[in-house]
Amino acid sequence: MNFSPPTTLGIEQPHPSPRFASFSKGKELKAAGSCRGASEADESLTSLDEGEIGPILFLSDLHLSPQQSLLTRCFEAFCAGPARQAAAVYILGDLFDYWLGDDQLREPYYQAVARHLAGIETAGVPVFLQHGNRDFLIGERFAREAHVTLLPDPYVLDLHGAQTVLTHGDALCTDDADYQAARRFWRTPTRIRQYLALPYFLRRWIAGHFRRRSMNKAQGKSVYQTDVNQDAVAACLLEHNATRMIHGHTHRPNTYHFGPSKHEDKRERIVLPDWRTGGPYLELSKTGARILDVTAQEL
Ligand SMILES: [Mn+2]
Repeated sequence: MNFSPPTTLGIEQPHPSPRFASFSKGKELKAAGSCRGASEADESLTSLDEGEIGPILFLSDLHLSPQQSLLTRCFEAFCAGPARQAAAVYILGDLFDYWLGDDQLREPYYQAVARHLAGIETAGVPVFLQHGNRDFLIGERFAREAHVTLLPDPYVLDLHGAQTVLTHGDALCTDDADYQAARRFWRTPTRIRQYLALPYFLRRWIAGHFRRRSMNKAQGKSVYQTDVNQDAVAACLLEHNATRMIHGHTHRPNTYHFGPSKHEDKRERIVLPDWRTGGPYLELSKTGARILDVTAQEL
């Protein structure tokens, strides 16, 4: 199932943007580990006020499934370790490789995932979750059991006045017309309702069918088609009066500085790494932005 959540770039924010100060715990920065990759971002744009709060963690594209045992161990280590030292955790979509509806919690594996997430919140750290294209059917029941708050996509976070757009990122891949058409097709409330009304085994079969089909299609697509469109990114930042965007989905981790003009590249786009080879996450703290990896610290 490779289609995405029922959102558009222009939706109103149903939640007020939480202020980082409200997550203040007076904790010291404890997250340790070596920096992975060359994704250090410009500190002037990404650092938080010193002494105000602990680090904020962002991650996406874990694609958890029972077949992925190493990845699952990384996730458990993340939940028991760095996540509990943070001021807040934001998961920007595709936590799961597929989500057939909240009755997927009937499977012990997914119950365990919900329990691990709930443990973060129980330790006093709020966890926020955005839908990805693979798990846009995550609903309130899962959110309740995992003690997470579902966020709309896009979602604007105010980092002491620096507006930051959080998004899974698939809605910005506007050069992929096929994908956007499928996204629009699947994400109407009626289709979602019809799909969720089907028996579990049938939903599983349909999801598998579309996953295979989209993987076959992806092989014939160019690099630019499956990346975000720069105009879509610029329009989204402009619409939300934001200077920074954090997203996943494209599996092309990097930090970009750009526009509004060639001489004024004050805007920043941070692309999160996926969990194909480890447990990477972005840490935004008083020392700036960096990519850490749970495999280097906790396993
Ligand atoms: Mn995705």
